[in-house]
Amino acid sequence: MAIARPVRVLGLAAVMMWCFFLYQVFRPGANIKVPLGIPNNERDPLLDPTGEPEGILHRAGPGYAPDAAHSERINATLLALVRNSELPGMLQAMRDLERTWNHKFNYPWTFFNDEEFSDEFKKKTSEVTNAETRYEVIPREHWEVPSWINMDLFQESVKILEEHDIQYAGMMSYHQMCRWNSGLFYKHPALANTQFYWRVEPKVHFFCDIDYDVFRFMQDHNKTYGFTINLYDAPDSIPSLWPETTKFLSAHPSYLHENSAMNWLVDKARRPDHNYKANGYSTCHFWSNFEIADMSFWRSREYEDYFNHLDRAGGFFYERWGDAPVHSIALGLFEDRNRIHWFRDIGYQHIPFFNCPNSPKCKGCVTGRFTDGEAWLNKEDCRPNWFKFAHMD
Ligand SMILES: Nc1nc2c(ncn2[C@@H]2O[C@H](COP(=O)(O)OP(=O)(O)OP(=O)(O)O)[C@@H](O)[C@H]2O)c(=O)[nH]1
Ligand SMILES: [Mg+2]
Repeated sequence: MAIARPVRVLGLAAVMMWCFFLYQVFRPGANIKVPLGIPNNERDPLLDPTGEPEGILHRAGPGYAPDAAHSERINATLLALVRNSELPGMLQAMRDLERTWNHKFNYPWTFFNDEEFSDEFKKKTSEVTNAETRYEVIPREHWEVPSWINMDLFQESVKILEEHDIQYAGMMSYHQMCRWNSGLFYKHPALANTQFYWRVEPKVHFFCDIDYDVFRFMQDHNKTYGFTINLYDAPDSIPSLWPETTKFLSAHPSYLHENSAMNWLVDKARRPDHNYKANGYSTCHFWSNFEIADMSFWRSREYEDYFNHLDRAGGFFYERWGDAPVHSIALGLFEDRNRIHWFRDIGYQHIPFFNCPNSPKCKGCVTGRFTDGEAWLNKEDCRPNWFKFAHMD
């Protein structure tokens, strides 16, 4: 018996709706609750009025003039690893930082490159600051792929990383850059007599007027490391980083600081899937495109041994270990967590994330906004973990 056409259409529609319903229920990840950056019952501290840090602060004055006979500047530099082709982005970042901070303090800029800087790069960058500018080429032995890396294995590893959508997996220079930023930049001869640095990348933005010498702040308040943004990493870029770390720790148990941030490193309450895939590490890290830090820490015995261990393990190439998780794990293990400072007052953006405090000194960013990208990016915020296990200062 023939079925009437409208009934057939209705039946087909019902089957399609049923299929759609089943897909919604059983599609991968459908039952996983997406954690938001700041839990609903907690208040984002960036929404609270933010002033300067407490304690003595050094203000701009004649001692900070570029050619001051008796300079009040301490032993520090602004530092950028950058390509000649990134000149426009570098100028933009420099203008922002000069406008908000460095025109008052005139700390030198030191630029690093794996090849010679062009005359145009030197000319244009020196025009946007009154401070001294230095241009340094990285020694070949610091940049080239170490002899123990097997290129066939590298190519095979790239395929696996690409299957997991790891960005820049096949770009050798990206791996070299991460390794250099992890364990080599502070060994450059041009920095031999420099203690503190502020890392600046092309295209980043600074939004808030800062009226004190941040390097003096680090020194006077006994801080090792300053950050603005705290993020989760892609676990598939670092599956063996934590296992290598625990191996290293077992061989050097005395390196673990008595006031370490170990609990922060191994948290699995917030994103258990990340901890699971990263084999015991939460993947929460200080986002290292912004760093204000004391190189004495990187030059310490503990860090030197740790970096050499990681370097030999090969994960800068066979996986895609970034300098952010490497630096963060080392700080979390070997440093007193009270010596790590959240620069909540420094308004900052590296696409697609912000640190934008509630302060009349800030212009051009939306207070408390973490990202201007897709909403799901909010779950990458792991500041609440730092606040929970460490502190907000
Ligand atoms: N001289 C030089 N600088 C590099 C090279 N690769 C990266 N850099 C610099 O290293 C820093 C980090 O590189 P990015 O490409 O910004 O890496 P990222 O921040 O993880 O990636 P994005 O999200 O695309 O910005 C930037 O300051 C770059 O200018 C390189 O091969 N040579
Ligand atoms: Mg970048």
